[in-house]
Amino acid sequence: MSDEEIAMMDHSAMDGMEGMDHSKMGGMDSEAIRSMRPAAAWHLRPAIEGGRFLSYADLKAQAPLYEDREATREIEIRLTGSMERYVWSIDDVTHADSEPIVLQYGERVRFTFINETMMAHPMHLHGMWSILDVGEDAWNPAKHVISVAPGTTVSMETEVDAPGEWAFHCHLAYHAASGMFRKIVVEGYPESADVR
Ligand SMILES: [Cu+2]
Repeated sequence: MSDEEIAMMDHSAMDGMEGMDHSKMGGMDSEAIRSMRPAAAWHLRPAIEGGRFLSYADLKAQAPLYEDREATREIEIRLTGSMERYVWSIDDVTHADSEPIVLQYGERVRFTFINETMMAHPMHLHGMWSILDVGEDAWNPAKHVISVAPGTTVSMETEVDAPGEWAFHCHLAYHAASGMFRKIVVEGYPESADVR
């Protein structure tokens, strides 16, 4: 990204620029994208001497929630979309055009999120835990939301123990409404199960 383009992103410089060609913003190559850092990375310092910022790698469960076992199936979820058109999707398909993701009661599904966009997407699965893979096996932390940073890949596992239909979506409401949303259907549960 040139200094000129950065200057154009400064809103104060945009007065009288109604005729500006926004399509030029879509021309950044991947190297330019990688070189961009959030303002926080430049300016923030830990307030405590010797302190450091924590990341997901620092999380660990206080106690294992489930027995540690291998996932029985892996589902790749590509987080897709376009800032320019403001369309957000999963695997390039919006919720309106999608089929539900069908899970079987009793399986342990490994979801691998591949964020192909330039925004973070906090992915939220209703009804079941998202067990974030931080390499701690049984002590991997169980979470409600897994935030996937731009251009990164994150895996989480779900013990499919909640029969019924569940929402699965980006927790940025505008992204979910625009299409980054799926219905999950849990099938094959015992008759005695508590279905919601
Ligand atoms: Cu999102």
